[in-house]
Parts: sequence; structure tokens; C-alpha cells
Amino acid sequence: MPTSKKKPLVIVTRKLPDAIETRMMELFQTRLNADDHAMTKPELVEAVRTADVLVPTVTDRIDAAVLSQAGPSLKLIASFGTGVDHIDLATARQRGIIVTNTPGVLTEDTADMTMALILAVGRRLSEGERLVRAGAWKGWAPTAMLGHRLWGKRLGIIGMGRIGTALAKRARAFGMSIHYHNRNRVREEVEQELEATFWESLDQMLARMDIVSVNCPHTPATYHLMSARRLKLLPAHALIVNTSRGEVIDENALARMLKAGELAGAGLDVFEHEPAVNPKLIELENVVLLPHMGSATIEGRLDMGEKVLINIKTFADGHNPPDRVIATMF
Ligand code: 8YV
Repeated sequence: MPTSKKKPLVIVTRKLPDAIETRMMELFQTRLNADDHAMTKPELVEAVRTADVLVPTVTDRIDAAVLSQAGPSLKLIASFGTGVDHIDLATARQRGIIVTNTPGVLTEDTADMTMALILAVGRRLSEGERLVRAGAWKGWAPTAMLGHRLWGKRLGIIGMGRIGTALAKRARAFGMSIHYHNRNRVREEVEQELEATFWESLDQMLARMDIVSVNCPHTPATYHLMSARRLKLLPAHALIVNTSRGEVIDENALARMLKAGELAGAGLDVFEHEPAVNPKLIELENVVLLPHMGSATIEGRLDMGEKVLINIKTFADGHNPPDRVIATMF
């Protein structure tokens, strides 16, 4: 008779939706983080020492120093999120630890938020709201609160993956023309449907855009992809939005240029040193700042949790988890 298998110990670093936590406890031996504090390094080390499966989020830095202290039972890191730049994938691979993520289920929500930022910056939503709330609105005036029309503008998408493509569909409906830079050109049918123009040279694309959206993952190759030099290629009337990772833009250079009027505005949902936000950005009126909430919908979080459960369960049953991350993918 086969011996009954022990349930794996799953350590979850942050509070997840109740339904997900309940199911997690039904399926596995589960250690939750009831008060939802971001784990300290010693807490993370303790977690990787004892867990069979770790469920981290973007707020946990699972670097080589943490992974070097992983116990022999840690075999899976089932991350709650799509980006995996908080995990040292090479070290995980060396130590035989599988990493999974939750791709696909936050595409539409993040694309919505990107569109919302484009609208908010282009039409000065935050400024208008601040004016009304401050009691400073003196009434309608023909030249008050003028933004820029989106219809007819050129949108340059950096990273034409799932989210970039979902953004392009939305932007088409708003009358923008779609331009993109990506490691690989997308399929011809997709380009045709979106009437999208591929730019092999990011530099050349930037110089011709009205709005630029960062939708590529953060990897060593995309760190400060939007460097001071590249930001300077943008026309002064251009807007830039980022719902991907703060590290892709040189935040100091961006703040300097916005202040100097060398760029018209920015909409940022992500920052280089989260949760710290560059104080130079906070001072600026022409910047919309959000607390990394691009995928923050109830539906999205449940779908993400479901993916985490499926990845762990499949792995615990001896199969290849569906969302295994291969280091070369990033
Ligand atoms: C998630 C994200 O909320 O999935 C991602 O890559 O950036 C976010 O939208 C977060 O990562 C959860 O860990």
C-alpha cells in the first residue's frame, strides 16, 4: 500500500484574499501572514529555511543571500504576481528550486490602468481633482485646465507582450496610432489588426512619439532602458506612463526633465525604490502618482491566487506546474 504523502508546508508572505487562503489551508499545511506586514529579511530567511513551498509577492526580495539559506525542503517558489524581478532566478535554478508566476490574469486590469494614466495625465485629472478638493475652483473658464486631445496622437509602447497588446487595443479605440518597440516583432495578423508600426530602433521611435508607455518587464537588459539620454530623445510635449517596473526609467532624470519642462507629464504606478517615491516627483503638478495598483482588482487577485494554488497543487502531485518560469524568458 502506498504511504500517504505528507502535505507540503506552504509559507505565504502576505495576506491573500480570504477565499484563496481558505483553499490553501484545505489543500496544504499553510502558514499565513495574518497582519500582512511586509516580511523582514530575517523573516524571509526563516521562511525559506523551513518551507517546502514559498509564496512571495513583489514586496519580498528573494535574492541570492536569502536563497543561499534555503533549507533542503524548499523546492518551489510560487510567486503571487507576474513580474519575477524580485527573485534571483539563476540562484533558484542552481539550487534546484522551481519558480512559477501568475501570467495572463492581470493583463486586462493593468492595460485598463495604463489607459487610465494616459487619460489622467493628458487631461489633468489629478490636478483638477486637487483644485476642487482644495476649494480653489473659481468656476468654469474657457482657458482653464486645458489638457491635450488623445485622439490622433502617436502612442509608443515599449514591450508588446500581453499587456502592451491589450493597451494597444484600448488606445486604438481612443483614436491613437500604435507604435511599438519589442525584442521581437509581433505576428503580422496582430500588427495588421492594431495597425501597429514596429520600430526596431527604440531611439528612433521615441523621437516621434506623443505618448510613451513602458510595458516591458524589468530585467538586467531593461534596467534604466529609459535613461537620461533616451528621455531626452522624447519631444518636450510628450507624456510618459509606466505600469511595469520603476527600474525601467531613470527616475531622477525623469523628475529633472519634468521640472525643467523638457517633458510635459508622467503617470507612474511603479517606482524605482517602492514604497519610497522620489520627493522630486511629489512636488510636480504634471505627474500622476499611484501606489502600484495596476492589477489591484478583486477579480484579478482571485485569479492570481487560483493560479498560485494550481501551480502548487500540480507540483505537489508530481507534475510540471503550468506557469513555470524559465530564466531565459526574462
Ligand atoms: C502585482 C505586478 O500586484 O504581477 C506583477 O508583476 O506588478 C503587480 O501587479 C504584484 O506583483 C504582486 O506580487
